[in-house]
Amino acid sequence: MDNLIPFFMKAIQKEDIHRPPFWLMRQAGRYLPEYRDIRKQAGSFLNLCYTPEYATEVTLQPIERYDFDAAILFSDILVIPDALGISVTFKEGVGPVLPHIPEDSLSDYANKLKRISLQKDVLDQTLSPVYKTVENVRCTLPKDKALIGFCGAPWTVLLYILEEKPSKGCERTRGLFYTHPEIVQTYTDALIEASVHYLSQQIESGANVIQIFDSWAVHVPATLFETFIQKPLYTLCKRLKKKYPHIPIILFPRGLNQEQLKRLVFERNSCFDVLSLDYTLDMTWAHNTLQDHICLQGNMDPAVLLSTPEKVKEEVLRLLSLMMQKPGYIFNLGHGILPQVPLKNVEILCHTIQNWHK
Ligand code: 1CP
Repeated sequence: MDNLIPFFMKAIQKEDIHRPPFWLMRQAGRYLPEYRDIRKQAGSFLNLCYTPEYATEVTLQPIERYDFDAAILFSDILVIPDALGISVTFKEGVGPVLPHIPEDSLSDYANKLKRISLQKDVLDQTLSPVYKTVENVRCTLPKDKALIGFCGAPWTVLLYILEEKPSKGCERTRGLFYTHPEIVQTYTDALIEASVHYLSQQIESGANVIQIFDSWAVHVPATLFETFIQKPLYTLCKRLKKKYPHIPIILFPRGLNQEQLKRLVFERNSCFDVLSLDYTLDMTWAHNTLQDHICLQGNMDPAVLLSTPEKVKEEVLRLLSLMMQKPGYIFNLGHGILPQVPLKNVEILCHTIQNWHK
């Protein structure tokens, strides 16, 4: 399998390459007219995720248009709660909606999720179309391109289960931890169990690389960094590495500070391979402090793509001149691509990287 994806792997293995591999977070999505067409045909967003013919097509669309070095599976981090029996819906203009769990049911709910997480056949009743998509994509994707499978980190997915809107904060989850840490632990264990299974099945179906999105790591209080971020991520990665040592793992812990990122990298014991940085971080710091120790991915501000082609080119070149001084770099944005970006600017970004030579 390894030699299927030489180029993407070369960066992770810190080989000397003339340009970095590149892909964009949320590269399959609403900025593409061909995505919007399929999205309309699919009806609901989850129907798109769970119909392999549609999901395969939208996974491949950005590769066909822009020739990225990796495709990311089209699915969502919230298919895990959905598979655990928490019915998820996506409301137009609102985003994901999950049912409210009343205070006096929090414990029963956690135990129920834990039970279901151990029943792999129950999980697969929901998730097996996603594995089929992975299989289809891997068959069609050119051999020199990587297929990235993914899931959400336990902390980030937990916030979608317990909070009304994670973007507004995580008071309920923190409060629950201070009164009933064992309940929070049960939810976390259930999410780790289900995620290990989900990612393993993606790998068995042909995923070459895994990315774990901890998009709401930004909300964690300093005192709980180890409990909510470091431990669950390490546990998830270690379990996966034990089964699949050759599959690289990328972590995207959005909003962590420099000290926390250093800890994540220096204490990782090889359980993950690439650190993906969000756009708030200073890449000169990351280049000087982290790049000798791990492969880095990121972190152009997605809003640069809302500006002019000249500005896009300038910003891409600035990042490449800095990060290509050392081996171990994958170009990406510092968060997902915005739906309103002009396609011309994405084209400029791609050409600038493809024509770069050290
Ligand atoms: O109707 C639509 O088209 C809905 C938009 C959309 C898309 C295109 C959602 C709803 N999810 C996705 C696909 C998706 N989500 C992918 C695969 C496509 C790709 O990357 O090319 C991936 C990797 C995700 C991951 C995801 N979902 C994250 C982590 C990454 C990040 O952006 O931080 C998160 C937080 C979600 C939850 C989610 N799903 C959808 C929305 C609008 C949200 C965010 C809602 C919120 O802000 O709370």
